Amino acid sequence: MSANEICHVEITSFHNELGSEDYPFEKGRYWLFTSKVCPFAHRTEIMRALTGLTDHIGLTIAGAIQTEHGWDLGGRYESVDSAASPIADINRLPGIYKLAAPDYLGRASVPVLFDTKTNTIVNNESSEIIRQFDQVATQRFEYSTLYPTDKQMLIGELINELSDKLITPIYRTGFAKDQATYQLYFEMVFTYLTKLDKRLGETGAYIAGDQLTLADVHAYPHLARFDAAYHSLYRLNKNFIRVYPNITDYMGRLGEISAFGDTLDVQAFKEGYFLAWNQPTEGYFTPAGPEVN
Ligand SMILES: N[C@@H](CCC(=O)N[C@@H](CS)C(=O)NCC(=O)O)C(=O)O
Repeated sequence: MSANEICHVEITSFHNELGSEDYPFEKGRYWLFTSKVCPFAHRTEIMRALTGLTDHIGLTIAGAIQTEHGWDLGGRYESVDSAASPIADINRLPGIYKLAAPDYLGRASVPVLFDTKTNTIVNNESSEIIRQFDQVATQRFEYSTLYPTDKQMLIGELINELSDKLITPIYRTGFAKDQATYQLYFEMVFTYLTKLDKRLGETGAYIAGDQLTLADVHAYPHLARFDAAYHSLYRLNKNFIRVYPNITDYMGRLGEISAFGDTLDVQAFKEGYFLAWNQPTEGYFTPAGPEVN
């Protein structure tokens, strides 16, 4: 498989539930592995901070530049009660997967929620991890859910729409192998951004209305990487996000919430996107934008 054949939205394999009988919630027991580059991992950092789980779940942030040997874990970590990472001797993410599931053959993707008691992976799918963080925190802390029962259907629809019309098309554009495919997904991305801008103009503060929800946690990391990475690297160059007034205001509003703004590291994700071994570097298609008169 050539580098360009790797789809950047990894299919995940571990779907256990934090807070279940097998994985009861215990302070210091679970550890989160993320990267400042990965927008999916970013969702989990936002929710760990927003829920107050920073005091309960340790965090390792992988080095920004991924090589063919996987994410490097030798960098930063945040522990619970100053305890060192119980798995600090493993210096690459594939080692964590090997420890948890010796027969696992898939890619070693971030995020990973790891159980240090049983040395197993609880979950490696960001959308599930953030929902579980929300639930665990709602049940235990003074925290107001981002997934309220009366809005779950709407939030689910908005998340699906974000995934199908924005997030997946972003990667399909960047990794297209021919002009027609590139063009198709390129248009899809900008059609959705126009729709989102209109929606935010109508809803006011957030995607689902006047209340912050999990839909915003899904949207923020990808929108935050758009102008500095996807616009040039994936040739998504019709517009910058900053020309959409309502999206721009919305991103400013979210960025002021420390769980969002303080978990974003622009320099790290630029290095990660532009210097990683598996980014699109070859031809295949000419850019559709910007418009030149
Ligand atoms: N569906 C996953 C996607 C995670 C994902 O694609 N992670 C990428 C980085 S953005 C990764 O770690 N890929 C591993 C690799 O390329 O080896 C989720 O939402 O958690």
